[in-house]
Parts: sequence; structure tokens; C-alpha cells
Amino acid sequence: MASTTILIKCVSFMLLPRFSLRIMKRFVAHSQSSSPVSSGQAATQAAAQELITFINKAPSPFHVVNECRKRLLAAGFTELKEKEPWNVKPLDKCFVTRNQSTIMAFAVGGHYKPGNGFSMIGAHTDSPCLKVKPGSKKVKSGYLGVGVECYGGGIWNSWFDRDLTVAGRVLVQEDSRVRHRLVFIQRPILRVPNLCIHLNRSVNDNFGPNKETEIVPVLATSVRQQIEAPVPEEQQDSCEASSKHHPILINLLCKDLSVSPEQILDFELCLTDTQPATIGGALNEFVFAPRLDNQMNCFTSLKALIDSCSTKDSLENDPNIRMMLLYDHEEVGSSSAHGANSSLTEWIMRRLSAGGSPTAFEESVPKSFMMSADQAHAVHPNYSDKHEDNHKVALHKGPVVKYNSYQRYATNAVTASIVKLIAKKVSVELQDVVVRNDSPCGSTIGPILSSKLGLRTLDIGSPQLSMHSIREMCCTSGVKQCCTLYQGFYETFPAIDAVVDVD
Ligand SMILES: *[C@@H]1O[C@H](CO)[C@@H](O)[C@H](O)[C@H]1NC(C)=O
Ligand SMILES: *[C@@H]1O[C@H](CO)[C@@H](O)[C@H](O)[C@H]1NC(C)=O
Ligand SMILES: *[C@@H]1O[C@H](CO)[C@@H](O)[C@H](O)[C@H]1NC(C)=O
Ligand SMILES: CC(=O)N[C@H]1CO[C@H](CO)[C@@H](O)[C@@H]1O
Ligand SMILES: [Zn+2]
Repeated sequence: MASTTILIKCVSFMLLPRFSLRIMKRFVAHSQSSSPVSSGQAATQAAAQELITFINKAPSPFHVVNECRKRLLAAGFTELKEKEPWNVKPLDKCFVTRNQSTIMAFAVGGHYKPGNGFSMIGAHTDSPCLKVKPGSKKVKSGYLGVGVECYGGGIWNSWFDRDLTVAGRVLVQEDSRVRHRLVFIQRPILRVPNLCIHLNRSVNDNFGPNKETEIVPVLATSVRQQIEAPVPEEQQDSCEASSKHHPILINLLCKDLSVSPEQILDFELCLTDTQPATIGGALNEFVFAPRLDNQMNCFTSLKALIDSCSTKDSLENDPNIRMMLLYDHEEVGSSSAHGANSSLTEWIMRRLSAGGSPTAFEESVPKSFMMSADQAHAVHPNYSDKHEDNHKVALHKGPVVKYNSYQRYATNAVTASIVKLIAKKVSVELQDVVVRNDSPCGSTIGPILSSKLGLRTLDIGSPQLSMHSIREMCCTSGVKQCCTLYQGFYETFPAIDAVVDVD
């Protein structure tokens, strides 16, 4: 592979001496970017690039669901509605959404009968962010500010001095109907400015901002606003939206959606960084991106599900239903109508188990398996003592199985053994993590689903740094490793489970 590229470079150089420098540079750049050491390396970079494309299109949970919907439809899945009756048969591929921020997709094995198991991978669509308050209008010292709420446990000082915009959904009245419309303003319109160092020499000592008073993104100045729209803001209150928010903000939304302010009933807007996700590092081995927690696992479980169905054989011989479950509200505890602590998972499993014996659902649970897929912490170069000595998780070294005896994670010896067998089969290395006894521990949807439903569950994730910062980082290899492992899980779980004699 590498030698072919060099040859092309030489040939083009010799045969076309009068090629402009620009074109030659393009050749060189191209051959450099596509001169991987192996085809494995090329596949790794391609998977990372696909994740980046996904993340750049997914600035809010609503966009995550929309992106999944588009890819599922393109892969031959059909959309079902919760409020309609279903008639799902073997080899059907379907998905259902709730409130446009939770999505569940499933592919029914050719040998599926009600009472058989579910091979499930779960992740979450939400990430910590700032959200526009229901009444956001603020004016201070000649600045028009936007009131925001802190959603989830973000590293809030990382939101300072970033070029921000808004994305989310708007409920719009159109032709006497109420519709959900996605909005994503694709330019920097907001910023939370830092105070200059000259006015606070101790800012580097310890800067955790006050979440109410110090995080007020600036939208515009009053001076400029007066020139653009000489009517005082108070007199522009032509409708509810424009009286609660700066009309400048409402006008931007209206322009993006081609509606008038009177049509806007309400909205849910996340602030988001406008800097696109990218591959980085001197050796192109990192992904620098927002929301890796948990869009990494939304993307990889989606891709694994779709790819696992592309070889017809594999789905045709499957006795199980393959399921991808992406929940909203994990970052705020999962207790909502569409969070992991809702009844949605059980209801969907019951509907898919219908038509068999009266206890088909109850029979299916002990045959099922849930991989709770959420990001893990790689060891930090300057804080390696935060990790337990025997569990220093490394980038590139594979997905991380998470253990915690207080059940902050749901992994146990049985679920870990099953996944170790799958990983071995698809040649993916795994790592283990447990936190230090004197350290706090995060949690996931894993314990919630396993305690609610009695499902065998494993907590797993890909290693990353800067979790919950506005911009996180992971390794390119993590993407491919998750795709391979998750696809391997969908394709081989029933066969591997069949040899496990543990109840
Ligand atoms: C989802 O949203 C729709 C429309 O906004 C609403 O009618 C429904 O009750 C919501 N469902 C849940 C479970 O929150
Ligand atoms: C300077 O910044 C530090 C760290 O955020 C903060 O604790 C302190 O109150 C600030 N001092 C002043 C005078 O604003
Ligand atoms: C899940 O919901 C139940 C009520 O149905 C509640 O008792 C429990 O605390 C919730 N779990 C979490 C983790 O929020
Ligand atoms: C290994 C290393 O660089 N350690 C530094 C990490 O940061 C602390 C402060 O939190 C320094 O004291 C260490 O020297
Ligand atoms: Zn997470």
C-alpha cells in the first residue's frame, strides 16, 4: 500500500513537470494522508472519520436521533409508532423514537420466537451542555445576554471563550398543526467571555465559575442592536417568544426555520461549540471533539447494528432480537418519560415478545444481555495517581470493562466472561477498570436497566480524556474497536451464551 503511493507520487512528478505547485502539493498531501502502515490502520482512520461526521451533525440529542433515523432508513429499517399496533416478524428491521430524543432500533433474527432473548446495546444521546432558559432575555452594561441553565455535570469553565451557537428543536405552529422542527444555527452567535487576567491575577489558581452569575453568554451589544433595530427591544414584544427572549435570537431561529415569531410555541435549545470535531495529534491518532461521551457509543452501536444485518446469513440464523437503545437524560439521572429509568424498554420488549406463551417476556429476560456502552477514563498524563495502580486505562488498548462492587456499574464475572469470549472471537483487546477506594465513581444506565429488568448487564466503554469538557479527546482506534466488538456481540452472542452453563 505505502509503496504504491510513493510510486504514484514519483510518476506524477516526472511526467508532469509543469504541474502547478498547488496541484503537486495536493498530490503530496493526499498521498501522505492515505499512506497508512496497513489496511487495518486505514480502516481505523476511516471509522474515526465517520464518527467525526456523525458528531458534527449531532449538536443536540434531537439531532442524534435524527441522524440515527436517517441512517436506519437508508439501511432498510422502517419506523414504527408507539401509538399504533405492531406486527413485527422475523427478519424485520425497525425503530421507534420517543419525543425525538430517545431512539430504539431492532433487527429480528430469522429464528426468533417470542420468549427468545434480546441482544442489547444501550447508550445515551445527551451530553452536558448549557440550555437556553424559558425566559432568557438579559441586558447588562450594554450587552444583550442569554440566560442559560447548566445541564448535567459539565466542566463549565471549558465553555468560556468558545465560539458558541444554538441547536435543538422548536415547536412551530404551521397550517393549524403543531410540528417539531430541528434548528442548528451554523455560525458563532454567542460567547461567554473570560475576565482578562489584568483584572484578576488569581484566575489561574482555581476557576470554577458561579453557574448562575458568571455564565451568561453574550449575544450582541445594545449599541449595535440600536443601530440595526432602532425600536427599543421592549416595543418589539409582538409575541410571547420575542418578549421572553431577545428578538435577535428569535429572529435567527425564524430565519433558519422560515417561520415567523408568532409561530414559535416553545423550544429546547442546547448551546454548542461551532468548532468542528477533527482528527488530531502529530501522528493523527486522536479525535478532538465535543460530546464523545456518549456519541461515540451512539455511533458505534448504530453502525454495529446496521453492519451486523448486512450479511444476511448472520441475521437469518439468529434466534434473538438485536437491539440498540439510545436514551436521553442519562446526564441528569435517567428518570424521565424517555430516560433509561422509564418503562419504555420493558414495554418495547413486551410488545416484541407478544404472540407467544403468556410468560414469553419473563422467559426472554434471562436469555437476554445488555451491554451498557458509555465512555471510560483513560489515565491522564499528569494525574496518573487518580487511577488505581493495576487499572491504568490506556488509549489504543481497547474497550474498557467497568467494575464496581457498589453496583455503580453492573458488570459481574458472568457478564464479563461472556464478553471476553466475544472479544477474543473478534480479536479485540479489552481492559478492566475499577476506581480507587478513595475516589468517587461515575455511573451509567447499566445498573438502572439491570435492576429494573433483571437483565444480565455489562458496563463497557472506550477510553477518553477530558470527559464532560466542551471538547473531549479519545484515540482513533477506539472507534473501530467498539464497532468490531459490538458487531461481534450482535452476531455471536446467542451462540456463545449457549455454551455458558451459569444461571
Ligand atoms: C412526547 O411529546 C409529545 C409531543 O410533544 C407529547 O404528546 C408526549 O406526551 C410526549 N411523551 C412523553 C413520553 O414525554
Ligand atoms: C478571581 O478569580 C478567582 C478564581 O475564579 C475567584 O475565586 C476570585 O473571586 C476572583 N477575584 C476577583 C476579585 O474577582
Ligand atoms: C428509578 O425510578 C424509581 C421509581 O420508579 C426510583 O425509585 C429510583 O430511584 C430511580 N432510579 C434512579 C437511578 O434514579
Ligand atoms: C507527573 C507530573 O507532571 N505531575 C504534576 C501534575 O500536576 C501536579 C499539580 O496538580 C504537580 O504537582 C505535579 O508535579
Ligand atoms: Zn456518559
